Amino acid sequence: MVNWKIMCFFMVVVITSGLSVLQFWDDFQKGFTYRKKDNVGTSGQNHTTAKMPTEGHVDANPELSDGKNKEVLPLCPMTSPLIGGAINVSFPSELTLTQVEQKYPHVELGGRYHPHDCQARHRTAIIIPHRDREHHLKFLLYYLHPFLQRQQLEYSIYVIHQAGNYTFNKARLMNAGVREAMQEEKWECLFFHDVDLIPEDDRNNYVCESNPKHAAIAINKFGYRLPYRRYFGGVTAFTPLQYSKINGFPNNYWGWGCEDDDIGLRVSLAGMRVIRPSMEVGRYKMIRHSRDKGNTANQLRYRYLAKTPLTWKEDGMNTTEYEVLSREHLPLYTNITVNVGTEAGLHPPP
Ligand code: UD2
Ligand code: MN
Repeated sequence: MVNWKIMCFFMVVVITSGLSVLQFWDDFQKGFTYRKKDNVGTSGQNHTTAKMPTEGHVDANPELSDGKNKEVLPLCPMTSPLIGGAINVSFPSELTLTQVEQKYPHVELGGRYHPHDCQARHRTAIIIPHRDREHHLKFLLYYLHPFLQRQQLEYSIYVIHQAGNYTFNKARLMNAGVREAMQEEKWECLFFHDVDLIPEDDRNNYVCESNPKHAAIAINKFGYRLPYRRYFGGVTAFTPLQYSKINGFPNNYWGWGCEDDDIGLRVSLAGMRVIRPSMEVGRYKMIRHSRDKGNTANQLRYRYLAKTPLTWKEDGMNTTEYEVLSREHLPLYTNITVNVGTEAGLHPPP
């Protein structure tokens, strides 16, 4: 997979985008900065435009809070006293979703939570693209809720479920997730999260930064190192403003591959850089899995990626199309089932 992904990026951009290799690498590499040290923290209608709120700053503004007890609770400490270091992650096959629900009674319906003894400094929405991965979702919920609570965040977990069995379209689901989450709350940070990645270190702050963040930089599947330098897969985070600066995510990557590279390129094209945690903090375990039958490799992925410098302003948040079929506030998450249609539109002829 790693070779394909490197191919995703290198070969095609050179061939069709017309940029010189050196110039391209140079531009794109400038966009990437390692953090040297961790400072350890609907409605059923089609949505064709998504206006994003601009925000003055990344930190939570007490006025943004939900108004509960805001005059009573002190702000949470700058660094949560509850966080530790490395987390021991395993996948007991007998674990059930019911057991996970029983384990976390303080999570409110819809998978929402806010600290009870202080006022959260940060408000984060977790957006998980999903279909037929319930067996992974239960493990993610099992580890993610306590992880986020230890960071003393106000948060909500949104699972954006693709209806039907047409080819999976991860990036379009994430566009829908942003629209639906932002309709519910003025989230100041949006985390986009593969369902099968479990964070392995408490110090991996699920908080946005001054530029888009790539959190999943050290995954067991890749030997806990970056598969390639410009890699931007798995778990990423944008403020609403940063998301709108890249015009959101591409809508036409049907099937597996390269949509994450497209998004990484957008960050650079929009004049931003990528912030990453240290390799020690950005560790994740990917639950082992084979390719999903509804997510075969997208044969057009290289061609689309090569055109990104030409298309990103026309294809994204401003043109995304989907329909909300149902919205359920379940014990540990908000499940939003959407129709994302096909290449032929939302309601293609039979
Ligand atoms: C890599 C990237 C992923 C994406 C994919 C190419 C990493 C860690 N992740 O993941 O971000 O770019 O390549 O598209 O490098 N999903 C479902 N049901 C499906 C298919 C996908 O829920 O039938 C969701 C789920 O959240 C999953 C994610 O989409 O984690 C990515 O799909 P994958 O896990 O099959 O792809 P993978 O591991 O190659
Ligand atoms: Mn995966």
